[in-house]
Amino acid sequence: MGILNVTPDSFSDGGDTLDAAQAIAAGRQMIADGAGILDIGGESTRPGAEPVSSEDEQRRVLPVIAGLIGCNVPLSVDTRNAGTMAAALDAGAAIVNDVSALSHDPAAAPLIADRGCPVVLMHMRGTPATMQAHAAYDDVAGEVLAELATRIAAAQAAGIDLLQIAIDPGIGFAKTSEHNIILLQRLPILLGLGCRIVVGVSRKRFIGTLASVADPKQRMPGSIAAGLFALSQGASVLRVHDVAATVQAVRVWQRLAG
Ligand code: HH2
Repeated sequence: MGILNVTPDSFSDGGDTLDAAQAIAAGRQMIADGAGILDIGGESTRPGAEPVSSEDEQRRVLPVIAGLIGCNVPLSVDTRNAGTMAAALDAGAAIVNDVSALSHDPAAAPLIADRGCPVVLMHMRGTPATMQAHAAYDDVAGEVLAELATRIAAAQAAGIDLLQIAIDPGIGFAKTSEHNIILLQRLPILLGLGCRIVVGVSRKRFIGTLASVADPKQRMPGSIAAGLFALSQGASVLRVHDVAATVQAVRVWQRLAG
């Protein structure tokens, strides 16, 4: 899953593809490089980020979705807002990726149920503005498992088919570096929830902490190492910025791992 951030303030690539034409070109390059899904977002969810209105978010993502329709890979919209979800699906997006696991906007779960589209439910506590204050766990893997199970149950209660749900442990969302490490090491316990697992480690702060790399754009090798580890632990989708390098690494790893 290639990350296409149409934002001025994303933590690693803010402003790089804010212009729709630039974002469309970057998306086409990711597809040429082997991305199987493009995840298009108009709101940064980095720690402390300010929320963006659904209208502004739509102004950012809709032209990019329109420009990439027909590119032969499913487009995912990375949003917490039902209005943006509906407009993106109307424009041809196929998947919704919600960092709030459909808890931010009460209209989101009924909308997804009605549209019957796949949805990624990511684990987080609080909001991007407050989440790091909630990074306290007795058993991070067990608590993330239980909280994701609650979100899956809420989605199913709204009429969403379990087969359409993927889950994501939310690396870096209300988690310290140590929490991220434990979650990846214990990722297989999430497989019991019966959903595909999406993991996003790309360029995140814990990679910088582990490898002493301050500049997020220099964290590609560490991101690939963590991504391959996540695959070995049961993840089936990696959300990444550096598509070409990751695809090369995954192809070799897959062949060797059988
Ligand atoms: N991480 C980010 C955003 N959306 N969605 C899922 N499912 N999993 C993730 O780990 C995830 C996500 C944050 O990364 P990025 O989009 O690069 O940065 P920003 O939120 O600053 O735009």
